Amino acid sequence: MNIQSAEVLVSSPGRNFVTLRITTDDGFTGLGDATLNGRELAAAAYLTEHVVPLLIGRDASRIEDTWQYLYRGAYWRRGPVTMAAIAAVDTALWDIKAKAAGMPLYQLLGGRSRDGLLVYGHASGVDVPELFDSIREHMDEGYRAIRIQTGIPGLPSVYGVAHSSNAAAGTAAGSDARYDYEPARRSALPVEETWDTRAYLRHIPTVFEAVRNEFGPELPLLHDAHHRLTPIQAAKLGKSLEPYDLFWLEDVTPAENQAVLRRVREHTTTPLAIGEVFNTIWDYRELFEEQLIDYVRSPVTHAGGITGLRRIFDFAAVYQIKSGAHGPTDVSPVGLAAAIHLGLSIPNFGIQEYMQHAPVTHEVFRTTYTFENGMLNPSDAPGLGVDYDDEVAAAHPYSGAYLPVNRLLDGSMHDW
Ligand code: GCO
Ligand code: MG
Repeated sequence: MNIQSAEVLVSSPGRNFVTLRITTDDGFTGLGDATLNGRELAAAAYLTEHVVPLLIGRDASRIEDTWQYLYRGAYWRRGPVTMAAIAAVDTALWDIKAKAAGMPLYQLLGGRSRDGLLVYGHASGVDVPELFDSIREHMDEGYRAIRIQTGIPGLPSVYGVAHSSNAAAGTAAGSDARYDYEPARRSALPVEETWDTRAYLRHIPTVFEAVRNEFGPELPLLHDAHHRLTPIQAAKLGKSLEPYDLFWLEDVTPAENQAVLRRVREHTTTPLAIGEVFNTIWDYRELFEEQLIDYVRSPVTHAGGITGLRRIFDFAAVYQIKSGAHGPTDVSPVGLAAAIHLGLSIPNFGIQEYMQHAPVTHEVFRTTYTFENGMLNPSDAPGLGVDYDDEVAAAHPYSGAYLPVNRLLDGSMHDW
């Protein structure tokens, strides 16, 4: 079972995706996701120039050995481009191994640990009435946990808010998209947004109060602060949201400096989720050992695949920290399928983000997973249960798109 070919497939059905397809000499194919939003071609070039030549002729069954070969062998270690490339290879090899075994991947990973993966969707609105409509739409679709983002008075557009505000700000990456929120825009330069932390900190608790008054105490609610606060501002936000019983508060600070989370923890019992921009188990050491977070946000796609993320989840379990994998539309259906198989099998599953890809994305990525009663489930097709349609993909060539950048009201660059 040797690797005969590895193809890097870059396509844009609704938005840009980087997919790796590995084929073995005994006729099995496996898919992996290496999409890195706004930097897709870096991941594609890393794969094409530096990884694919190393794969040809290797034994496809040696997944761990290949992971170590690509991780240690690069000498430089870590980083989103390297880890997305390793993730794509690793996921494709797990897909092949499960197909060769004739079983869905979750069976190979130890079998089902639960009935399905509880997911959360993205409700948003430029104001509270629009947000309420969005929450109702999500509940009608079956969502049983909901992330809430709203416009902030005085700011023209804000991270996480879909619909009219997004349409006004420019063309979204997928024009026919039914995205709850898709920030990457097909423009030569990133869109610039403005940010005012004081206005945000004043407004958000009023939104959560309104939502609890309207929808009651039971609905699990989440919120993403998207790396924009200082430690003491994050502590203040966590404290002010305590009455509204959040499932989690995400990315309250840019967490490169993990020790600052101690300050946040001293002040609030609001659960914290961090890690969508982390790539390795090493990035989590301090966060786990000091129990500074409650949920791990890394996706399979950016954290070294099934092999990399499973190790992170196992380490997290030692501290009763649970999974909460990143699942925006820039994680491809291949990356999402991998997350579903992994999430179904691990002991410490928490929740899975599920934004839903646009219909045009599913014309290229033929998926078999299902979403019912607020839960995702894989099918029993062997492997990941995803096929890639080259013919349809050819009609959707890559076209550059950037995430926005953020400036404070005085023009200083800030975290977006
Ligand atoms: C989330 C994320 C996304 C990211 C996006 C960047 O919680 O889903 O914060 O919205 O901004 O994935 O590419
Ligand atoms: Mg996030």
